[in-house]
Amino acid sequence: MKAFLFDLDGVLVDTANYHFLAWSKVCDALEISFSKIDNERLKGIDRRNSLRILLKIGNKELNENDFEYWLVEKNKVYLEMIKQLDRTALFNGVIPLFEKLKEKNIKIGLGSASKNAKLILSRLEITDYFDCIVDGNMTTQGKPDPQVFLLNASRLGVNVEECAVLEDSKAGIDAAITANMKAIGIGSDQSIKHADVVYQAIENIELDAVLELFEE
Ligand code: B16
Ligand code: MG
Repeated sequence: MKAFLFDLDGVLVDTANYHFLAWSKVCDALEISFSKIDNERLKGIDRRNSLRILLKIGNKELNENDFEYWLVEKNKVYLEMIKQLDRTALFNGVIPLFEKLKEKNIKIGLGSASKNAKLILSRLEITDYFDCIVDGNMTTQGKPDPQVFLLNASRLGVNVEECAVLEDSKAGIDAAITANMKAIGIGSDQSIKHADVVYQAIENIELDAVLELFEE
């Protein structure tokens, strides 16, 4: 493997829960009932498409102005919630894994749907670990489209077969598979079972075993 491409929300940091809480506020205002189970469908999905899914769930329609308004509102609430985010919010095992990858000369990329990704990386103080950062501001197609990961591979100058993607969402695992990359699922949700290998959390990853598996 030449590169490990990390998703952000739900893989490096638990911002997935803040996304859920921020969307819950919007749903309350729009009188849409929205559960944690519904939220699984939003993981990895960009902001605009997330709102589209929520409107479908609630069987509601919004005119263009209101649609834009609620996108901005959701992000305001989300940014307020992550105001206090700092290095301590990083999931256990992230820095040790980054260090091991550096030792092995394996490149580190970010493939996130979030338009807030750079801000979050800087709050977590991990920006410098990345050889390449691709976020929601740089893509035209959201996950499950593979664009975010393909852009990483081309910028890093590595073949897709030599990339492994770490993802907590179905959309992200589907994107990795479509990109012809190896898929490492992070979490316990049934929807990511089709990854090449699944770990409960980053801290459980056994790097040597994973590399061996992918060399086969
Ligand atoms: P933003 P990831 C995704 O990030 C989240 O999983 C998803 O819930 C969110 O809607 C999306 O980013 C857009 O985020 O509103 O910050 O632009 O998992 O791809 O890192
Ligand atoms: Mg994610």
